[in-house]
Amino acid sequence: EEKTRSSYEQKLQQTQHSVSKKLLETALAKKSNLIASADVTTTQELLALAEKVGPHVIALKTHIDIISDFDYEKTIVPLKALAEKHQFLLMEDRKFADIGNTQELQFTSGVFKITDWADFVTSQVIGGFESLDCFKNVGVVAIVGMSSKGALTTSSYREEALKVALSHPNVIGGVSQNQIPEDLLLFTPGVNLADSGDGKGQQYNTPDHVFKMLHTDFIIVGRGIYKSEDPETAAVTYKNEGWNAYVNSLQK
Ligand code: S5P
Repeated sequence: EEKTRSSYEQKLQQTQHSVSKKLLETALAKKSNLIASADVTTTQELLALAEKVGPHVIALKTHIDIISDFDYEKTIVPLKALAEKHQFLLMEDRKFADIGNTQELQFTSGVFKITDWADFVTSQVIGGFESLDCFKNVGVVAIVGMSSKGALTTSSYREEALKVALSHPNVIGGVSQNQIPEDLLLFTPGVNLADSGDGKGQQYNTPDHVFKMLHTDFIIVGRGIYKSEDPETAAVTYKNEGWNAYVNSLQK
């Protein structure tokens, strides 16, 4: 029998970081632990998806560099308005992986100006503790373990990555396929109710599995939602599955 986990209310009491608080408050208000991954390639698709799934998710995860027609005014301004309207956060899945100075430039400059709009970002911790200093105004979700087959995030790598993540004040959580210390919020991608893989290395689990076995906090669902014929209904399904799985994981 698995050990019981902390509830969102308990984590809310314990956390100091404003982004963690906002995520946990949004989860409780919406009864949702769902983050939709918007891996679409045009502004129109991105905004249409945000409008449909917005009410049901706590955050929308972007890969902003895959948007072919990116334009700050036409892409980010309306996206921010939708985030405000539907009360979700913006998570830019940039997976920074460089020295601090370069990451700082990638975060603040170029056409994307991530620092101006993202509530939180993903980053590798391979560049070491100080490489994360530049993310002062956002939350960082550290990539601890990856979901793809053959990923090099072995248990010894994860152990070292967790030391960096746990010690850095900018880090609010980790992405992993393994349980991590409760001081960090756990974000788990590789969640799909219908498929077990994609033929390109991705490996999937169900919401039930990740809440029960990993005590995850938030599930990240991409193709299960945006490739669905009806993304809004799919988002509601994942939201309910995720919430029920969370509630069940609280039982001893
Ligand atoms: O280990 C990881 C980490 C991430 S952030 N595995 C992942 O799949 N992701 C991201 O989650 C990936 O970049 C993609 O945006 C999303 C999963 O999408 P799906 O379509 O496979 O659900």
